[in-house]
Amino acid sequence: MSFLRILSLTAVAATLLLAARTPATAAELTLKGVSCFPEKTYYSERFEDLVKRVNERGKGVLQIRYLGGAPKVMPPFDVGKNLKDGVVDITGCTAGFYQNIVPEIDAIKMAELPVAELRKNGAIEYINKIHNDKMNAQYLGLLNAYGQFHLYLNKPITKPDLTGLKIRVSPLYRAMVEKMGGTAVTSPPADIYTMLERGTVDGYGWPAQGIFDFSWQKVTKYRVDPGFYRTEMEYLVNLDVWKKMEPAQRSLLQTIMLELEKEDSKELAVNDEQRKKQEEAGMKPIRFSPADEKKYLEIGREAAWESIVKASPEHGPKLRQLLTKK
Ligand code: 173
Repeated sequence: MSFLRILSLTAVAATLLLAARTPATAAELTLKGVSCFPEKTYYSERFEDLVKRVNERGKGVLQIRYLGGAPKVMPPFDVGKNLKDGVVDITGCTAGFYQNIVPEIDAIKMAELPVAELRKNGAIEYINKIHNDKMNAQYLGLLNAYGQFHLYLNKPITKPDLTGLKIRVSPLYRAMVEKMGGTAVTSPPADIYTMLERGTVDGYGWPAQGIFDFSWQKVTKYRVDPGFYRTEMEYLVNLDVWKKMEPAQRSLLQTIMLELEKEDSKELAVNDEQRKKQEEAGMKPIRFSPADEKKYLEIGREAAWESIVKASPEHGPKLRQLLTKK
């Protein structure tokens, strides 16, 4: 056999071998991941956990390259747009930071059912469809879904009235703060410390969790109780990327997401733990009379649904039906 013939047979054999192997060994895919919060802070931990589990169990199949968190990697309010445009592939980001793209996601803070129920009754799939259409995103699910929000103040109040007070918000508290007569100022988390130190704002909205990550206990006098709404981080994958993923790659991501979701309710205990820690650090809880407390929560709830239905007359009422108790 001539040398050339051997060479060409070898080439044919190699091609056949490769073709036969292709389905079982599709190239490992690496997704670029970003969290909306600084690395290693409370609201990045779940995302970092997801990355770790995917990378441990997805060798040869799927990996996530964690670029880091906002604002180091990109401003927090840009993460949603960057996911939509395919600049990044997978994100863990709270609704308030991208509701300019998907106004309907504001409703998730009003969900009254455990996340497993939201999967069963079709709420998650409904929300996924809206993300497919408006954001070019696949909605994997939500984590950190058992925390509560609070208003934190440096001036005391005795009833649900914020008249004359400037409050730092993310879009999720805006309607509530305004309905209580306050002036809402939107800012990313990174600006809060300086705003409080300089007295540019009299308070801010934030969950029970995460205050100590940013040392805000040093510049915060009061916390208004009780907590309201529900925290959440939405887990999204760029839809073009999702569509190109192999079944094994998708199922690994979905399996790990469901695992984390099952573990998520442990966060319920963290609310009280964190509130106690804040008090130990000198922050004082403000409590209204029982009647005013009821009013406080009602104003918050009404403001939220009014603004959700106004932003999306099409999906708002349906989301209210899917997310709240009958
Ligand atoms: O920035 C915020 O106050 C905000 O919207 C948020 C939401 C969830 C967790 C932490 C912050």
